[in-house]
Amino acid sequence: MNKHAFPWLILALLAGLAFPPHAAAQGITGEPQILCSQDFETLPCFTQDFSAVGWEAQDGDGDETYMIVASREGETLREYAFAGCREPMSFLVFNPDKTTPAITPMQSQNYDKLTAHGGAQCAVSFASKTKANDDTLTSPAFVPLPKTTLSFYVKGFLAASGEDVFTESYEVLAQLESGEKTVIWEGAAPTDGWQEVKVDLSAYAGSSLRLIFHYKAQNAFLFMLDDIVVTGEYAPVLIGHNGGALQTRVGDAPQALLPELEGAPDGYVPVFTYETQDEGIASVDQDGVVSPVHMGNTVITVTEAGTGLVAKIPVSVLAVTVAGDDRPLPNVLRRYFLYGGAAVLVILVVVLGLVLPRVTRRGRKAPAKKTRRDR
Ligand SMILES: [Ca+2]
Ligand SMILES: [Ca+2]
Repeated sequence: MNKHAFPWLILALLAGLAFPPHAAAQGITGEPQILCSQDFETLPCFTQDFSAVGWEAQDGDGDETYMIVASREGETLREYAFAGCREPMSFLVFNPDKTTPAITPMQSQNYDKLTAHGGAQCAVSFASKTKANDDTLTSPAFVPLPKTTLSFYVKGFLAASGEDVFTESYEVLAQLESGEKTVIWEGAAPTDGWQEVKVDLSAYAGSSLRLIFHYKAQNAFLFMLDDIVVTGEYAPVLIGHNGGALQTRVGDAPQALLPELEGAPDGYVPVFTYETQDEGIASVDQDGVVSPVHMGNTVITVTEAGTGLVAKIPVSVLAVTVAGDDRPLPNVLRRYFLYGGAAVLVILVVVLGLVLPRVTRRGRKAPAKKTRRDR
């Protein structure tokens, strides 16, 4: 071997130890998938048509809306116009840099807080003038995975100082394919900064779902929404044999372990490997068939190759002939050894007590006889 190749071979071997081939399979554990998301960055500014990204805005109140009227320092009060302002509307895509003139440089009355959470654009709903808002923004359908979370950012905006939240300003609903709707979140939009909200959707795993963001406050000026993300992941659980232990007897037929991988993707074929802690108590073959060998307890470790999940299954091998006593043999053996050992000890003491004195007496007489013959 080339002498320069040797260090690289050692490094490669170490790398092989550090990153074994049975790493967790992608998408099965620890790799969340994005099931639905919207950051409003790809849509045209001030559009009320979200169909290009599969979302839908609906105006339930039909009322005309307030618009932004403010003054920069040293200027008179004026409008900050954009397409559709003052008209009845639901949500629209908003960018404070693109109004006429731009709002963004304006530092008075907190108008600098009209910026998006991420990127340049967010979805906003302007307050209606004569009644409460009834504006909805509905997501495309998606199917939650066993562990699924909705995350979004929300903020309210008040032109004048005063209240710092829009009380009971909005709710989020989950709409099933059947049309049935459930409120999964109800909240107030804070005006002092963007707030992240997280909602667990795991209960809807496997059902096609649409999310509806419903803005319903009255007279609160501007409701803002950004960076909506639904992430889902498979979180399979490895269940041991019948949920627990395996009990068998010496001489009984071999039994198959029945591990299950719950919550795996449809069509995923789990690959199990088996290892016994003590071959002398119970052996296990590559198909998970357990053969009792000797009385005692051991543990069989089941590993699922794709996920790396592990289950430890306690195995008890019981006695053959102890009628009515189903405890694992070591306890029974211990009892017999205790009583048997004590009995043997008593017999030994008695025998020694009888035999030892005679042996001692004979030993003392022997030299005397010898003396008489010598004479
Ligand atoms: Ca955005
Ligand atoms: Ca409206």
